[in-house]
Amino acid sequence: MKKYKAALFDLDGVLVDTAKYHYLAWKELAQRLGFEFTEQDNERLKGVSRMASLEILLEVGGMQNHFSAEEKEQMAAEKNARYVEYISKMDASEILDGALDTLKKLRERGVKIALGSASKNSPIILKNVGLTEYFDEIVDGNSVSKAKPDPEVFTQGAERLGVAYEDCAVFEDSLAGLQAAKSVNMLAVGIGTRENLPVADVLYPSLKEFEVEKFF
Ligand code: B16
Ligand code: MG
Repeated sequence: MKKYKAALFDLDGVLVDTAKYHYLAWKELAQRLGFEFTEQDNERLKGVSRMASLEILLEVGGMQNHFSAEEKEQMAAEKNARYVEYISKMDASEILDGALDTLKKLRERGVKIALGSASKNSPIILKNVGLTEYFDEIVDGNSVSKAKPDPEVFTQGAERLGVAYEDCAVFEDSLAGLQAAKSVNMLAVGIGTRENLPVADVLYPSLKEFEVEKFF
């Protein structure tokens, strides 16, 4: 079995569940605009950038052509302010099952670790849950311009770590993220179900089941 030299982690849905806070903050914005935003609608926002998420939300409310670019910036800022209030209360109890153990085992083996997240808030989240020290590099919405399935967030991670793409394994809960990994020959480790993640090279229900010794 091939051994990998670097591990690149998505944040939301792999290490922590921030989707629930994104949902609460987007729902409040939808309510102010006068429409319902359901948990099912929120599924469409996972892994999607902040501004692209706003476009989807406005489409759900039938309001996609109602606002200027400036008004949209204002709405995204309003949502983010609420979201930041929620995530500022996060602590280590919100780390998903198996995540800390996986990071520790990778560290012990000398594997390089980078974050590959769309979120501009990832540094605050990692700090609040106490995971910052496990990352050699943080690549997130502050340093990349192209969203998954574009592989930029992972190629930048590999380059910063000095590891060839084919020696990197990507941990992702989104289809777009797995497609991004595969497009540059990285191992695409899906965290979730085969139904949602048909393209995963290997699949685990959570990081609790992931076998570090098999791949690193
Ligand atoms: P922010 P990931 C993504 O995180 C979230 O899944 C997505 O819902 C969110 O819109 C995006 O980050 C941007 O987040 O507004 O904090 O910059 O899955 O790529 O870790
Ligand atoms: Mg995710």
